[in-house]
Amino acid sequence: MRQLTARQKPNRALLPATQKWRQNKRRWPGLFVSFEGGEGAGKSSLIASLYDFLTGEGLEVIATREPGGTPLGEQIRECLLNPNDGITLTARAELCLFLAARAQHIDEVITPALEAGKVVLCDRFNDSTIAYQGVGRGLGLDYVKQLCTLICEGVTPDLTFYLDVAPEVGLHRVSKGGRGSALDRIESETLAFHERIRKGFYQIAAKEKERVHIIDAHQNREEVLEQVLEVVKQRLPKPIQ
Ligand code: Z5A
Repeated sequence: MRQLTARQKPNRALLPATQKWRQNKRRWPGLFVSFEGGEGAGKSSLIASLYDFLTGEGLEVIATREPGGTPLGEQIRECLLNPNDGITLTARAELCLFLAARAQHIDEVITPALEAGKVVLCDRFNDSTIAYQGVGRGLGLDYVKQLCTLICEGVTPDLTFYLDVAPEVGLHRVSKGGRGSALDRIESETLAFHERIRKGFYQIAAKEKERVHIIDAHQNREEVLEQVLEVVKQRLPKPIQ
């Protein structure tokens, strides 16, 4: 095996003095909730209903999304979902762009909100990266999980809802017959790709049963909201009825 020369070895002394590689979950007064699922699972609709309910109860809530949630993140989102003609993203480049958007999102939006005691409702977070890039693109679940851990420095959701829907049902919902807009670069992947993603989410949920709640997203919107609220109500920073 080729040995790395001293010049090629990463020099830890070059890391900024303030840099702490936190891997343990950080604590805050707020509540960080992420929503995961395949295409058309109903995350955006659910987040909108939950936002209305929680703000109606007097809680301070922000609803945000990935990729996106900051001006930089929204630009990265465009590159990822609708790249200019002639640009083909490699799997690793795609992964790095999702992580760059996340780093900005954490520093600019998520951490300040949690430290201020707010409820953060986030449409997709690390589990999407693990399922889509790790399992779907084949980069490896553990490899991608480790990178997510490094980048997030202890910022991980307190609660996650995985909205489980069969890919053909979800894709139909977001297709022209459903959402009324053309499919983006990732939505247009093969059915086999979307089935791999679903298995990836099952693997994540099986490993983290306390954090990840699986919700059957074939149910109607009201049933989905009711089940999610049942769990969320027990974890809010300020109790409600
Ligand atoms: N991605 C990634 O690869 N790696 C990462 O790290 C991250 C993301 C963070 C983001 O695009 C893409 O990036 C996504 C994963 C990838 N892949 N794709 N494609 P996005 O944000 O545009 O895509 P999305 O998150 O999948 O959103 P979506 O497709 O719009 O789905 P949704 O938010 O889950 O569903 P919705 O918009 O609430 O509902 C879709 C339609 O279904 C709509 O017409 C609703 O009225 C209807 N709906 C919702 N709920 C129901 C129920 N219960 N019954 C019937 N119909 C329903």
